[in-house]
Amino acid sequence: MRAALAPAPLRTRRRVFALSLLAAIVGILALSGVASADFWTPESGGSPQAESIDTLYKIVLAVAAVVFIGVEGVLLYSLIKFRTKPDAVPVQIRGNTRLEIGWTLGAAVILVVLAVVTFAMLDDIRNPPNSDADGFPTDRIANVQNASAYQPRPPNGRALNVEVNGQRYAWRFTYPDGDTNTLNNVFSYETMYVPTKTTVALTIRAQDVAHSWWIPALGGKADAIPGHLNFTWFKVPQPGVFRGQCAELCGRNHADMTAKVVALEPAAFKRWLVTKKAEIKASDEAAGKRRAEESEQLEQGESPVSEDPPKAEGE
Ligand SMILES: [Cu+2]
Repeated sequence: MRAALAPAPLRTRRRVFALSLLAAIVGILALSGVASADFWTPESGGSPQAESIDTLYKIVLAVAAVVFIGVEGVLLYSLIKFRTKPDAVPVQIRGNTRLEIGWTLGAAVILVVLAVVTFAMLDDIRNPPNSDADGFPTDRIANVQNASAYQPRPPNGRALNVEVNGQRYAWRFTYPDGDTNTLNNVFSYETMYVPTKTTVALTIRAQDVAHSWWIPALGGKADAIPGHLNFTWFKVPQPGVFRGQCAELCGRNHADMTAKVVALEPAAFKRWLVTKKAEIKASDEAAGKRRAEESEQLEQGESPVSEDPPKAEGE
């Protein structure tokens, strides 16, 4: 047996094992402390699927940390323990079948475990739950364009549908009200107001170039692609503000393309919806009145648009 692979004395092996274990525990504790600050791991705390993504990430990170510390520990130990003087001829080793089978099987088992855990959690990440009983009353997602097989739906099919439209360099949010007239729907820019305890189903599109909808605490990214519909969802348990950013370089003002989701109690959300609808109706009516006045002026031969800048008084 060559010196390098000769079994180390029992005491040394125990010491190595204890040291590796200690290093692994310290490493995991150190990482988990920082992880709670969302530095090493995905942001979460807004919606259940973001929690699942975060948990999955932490499981993989912990396994990877143990493997990393184990491998690096053995490497460092071997480098120091078996170091030899310059010019010495190293011991020639021709493999160790048991060791090789061991680490191949070990790696395979780790991969299988991670795959099983991932697939078990994927369901919660992809598929939205029902709204809570005290959430905002919602309809079935019935809009023709949304009746896509790709839209993840809650088991009872009911969700608040919000259409997200990416455009250089802003997000527009439309709240379909169920009737066929899409021109009278409530809409807002930059800030999406949503009710808490309610499943919100997003239909995502872009009207110019590719953008990407991303509010980290509410889940993963969803591409906004011209001519293509994409879907995602979230459900916020508590009132709060969640910030995000277009995650696809879309032009020179891409960095300004921020997004904000404000979650309100269902009653407060209803008040917002009613107020917003009244505001939009009032400004529509004011615009209609202005158009009527302008066409009247045109008929009387006056130009409704003054071509000269207004003159200062006394001129
Ligand atoms: Cu963008």
